[in-house]
Amino acid sequence: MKIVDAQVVVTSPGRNFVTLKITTDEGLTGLGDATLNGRELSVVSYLTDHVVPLLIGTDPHRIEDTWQYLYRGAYWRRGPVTMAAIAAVDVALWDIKAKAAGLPLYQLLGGASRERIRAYGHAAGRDIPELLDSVRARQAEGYRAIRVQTGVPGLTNVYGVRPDLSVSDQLPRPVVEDWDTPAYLRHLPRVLEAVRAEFGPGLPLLHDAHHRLTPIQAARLGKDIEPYDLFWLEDCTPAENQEALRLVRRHTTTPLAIGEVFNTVFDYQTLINEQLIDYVRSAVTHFGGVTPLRKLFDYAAQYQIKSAVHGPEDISPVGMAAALHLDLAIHNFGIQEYSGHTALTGEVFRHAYTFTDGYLHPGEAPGIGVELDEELAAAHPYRPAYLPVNRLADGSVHDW
Ligand code: GCO
Ligand code: MG
Repeated sequence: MKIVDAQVVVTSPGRNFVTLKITTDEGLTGLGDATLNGRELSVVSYLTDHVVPLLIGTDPHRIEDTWQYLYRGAYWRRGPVTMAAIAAVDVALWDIKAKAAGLPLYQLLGGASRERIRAYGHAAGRDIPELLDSVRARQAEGYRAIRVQTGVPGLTNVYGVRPDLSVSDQLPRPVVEDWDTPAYLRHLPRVLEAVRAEFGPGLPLLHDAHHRLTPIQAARLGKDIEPYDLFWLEDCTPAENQEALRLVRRHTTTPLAIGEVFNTVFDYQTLINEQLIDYVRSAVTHFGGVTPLRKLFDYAAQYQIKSAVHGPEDISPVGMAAALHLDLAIHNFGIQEYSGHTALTGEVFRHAYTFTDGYLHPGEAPGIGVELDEELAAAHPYRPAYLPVNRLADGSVHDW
């Protein structure tokens, strides 16, 4: 079998998605997600200008070799643009291989290790009553594990609370959010106390600090919220300083999850070797695909660290499907983030995976189980969009 064509499709059915479609001489096609939120077109160029010409004429079955060729062969390694581009190729090739075998991808990854995949959803409110309503709404949708985010008194625009911008209300420049770490540190324990009082001890609760704390602030927060028994505290510090987590770990038993902005195993080495975290958070889409993420999970498993694949709305259904096949196959699965997508996105990317009673399943369609409606995709072209930025009261930029 040979690759005869590879096209990059950019579509915006509510938000931007970048998809690679590889076609073989036997008529099989494979899809890969290359969406990098707010920087989409850089990956489009990386793929169309530098990767697609290298794929034509090659054997789609040689997934590992293609991965090494694109990663080592480029000389310039790592980084979100490179790794999103490689991920799209990797997932498209797995899709083709599984379709050629007539099997859902998870069967090629060792088969199912579980019957269903527990998902967590997002609840958010400007204040505590609004958050409690939002938790109830997620429970009504079936979720059995819920991430909780609230506004902070005195701040107007806080991460996770402001509704996600659809492209139609995007401004030409990033929205500016505001932040005050001491106010947040005072407020969050009260929020979690109220959620526990309302929903009891049994509901798995998660919280995302979105890289905003210093190590000592994170250590204090982890300790303060221990009574509320979080499933995890996510991205407590900007963890490219991996050693910082030693300090956090010394002070708290709150479980820690990190990694959605990481692209390779090297970003995790200290975190995993020293067991400084409990969950690895990378997305298939930003980590170079199924091939390296499987290796990361196997490495993490030796340290009792579990998977928790990043799954916000900016991971397309293609990236989500790839994640679900991995989730079903690996033994050290932890939980899967799942925000769902707009109905229109589900029409552009028809998918076999399902969400029922809080659990996901990739389905039994051969491959990853996603088909792209190219006509509908073309009817919703790319619209420039940015992630927000974050500023402190004095006007200085803070981690977002
Ligand atoms: C999460 C993430 C997202 C990111 C977004 C950036 O835990 O789901 O923090 O909400 O902010 O994916 O593109
Ligand atoms: Mg996060």
